[in-house]
Amino acid sequence: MSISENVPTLTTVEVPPSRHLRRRTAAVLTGAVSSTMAALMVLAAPAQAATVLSSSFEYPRVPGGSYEQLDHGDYVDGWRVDSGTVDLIGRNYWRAADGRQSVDLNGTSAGALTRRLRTDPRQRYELQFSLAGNPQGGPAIKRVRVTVGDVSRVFGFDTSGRTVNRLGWVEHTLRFNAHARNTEVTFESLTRGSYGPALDDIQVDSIH
Ligand SMILES: [Ca+2]
Repeated sequence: MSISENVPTLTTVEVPPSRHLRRRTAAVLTGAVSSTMAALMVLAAPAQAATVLSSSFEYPRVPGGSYEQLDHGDYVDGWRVDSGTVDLIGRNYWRAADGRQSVDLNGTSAGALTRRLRTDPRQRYELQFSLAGNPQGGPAIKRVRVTVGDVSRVFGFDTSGRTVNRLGWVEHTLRFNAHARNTEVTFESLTRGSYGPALDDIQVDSIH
């Protein structure tokens, strides 16, 4: 697969670390947003959005400064390792996008995480997540295929110049329509080796 295929540009706003407010609230409250923009965002915000998934890989706790490899068939925070291996990254190894822990989608090989959501058929949803990459080894560009319902998209992250102290998390959004009472979400690393895409702070909300 060519690297240019469906890889979005990397100009998305960088997410500040240790963020606790949910994104929409934070966006509206920030002083950097003009009052007009804030008003538009309030108007655009769904009045009855319901969160159907919020996952930050905080449990099980991994000893600080280390990580734990998860193998095919293992579960973490409700996600199943569908293929390959995944590393659950503990606090003080690198800074998570949210909370203390995150995952590297490559353990010793490209891994995939899948979970099933309870969804309302014909309802529209928005998936949000934070993406970075393990800067400790190549390739520089980490790629992940995100599949949810009938939507699939490849996201890239360039780790050039990044360190474990400055991972540079980027927030992404993907919208989808549910067609059944269950919808599967999958994050699949497309990067070879032991240094893969880093993932954290996944949320799914219903939207109107
Ligand atoms: Ca986390």
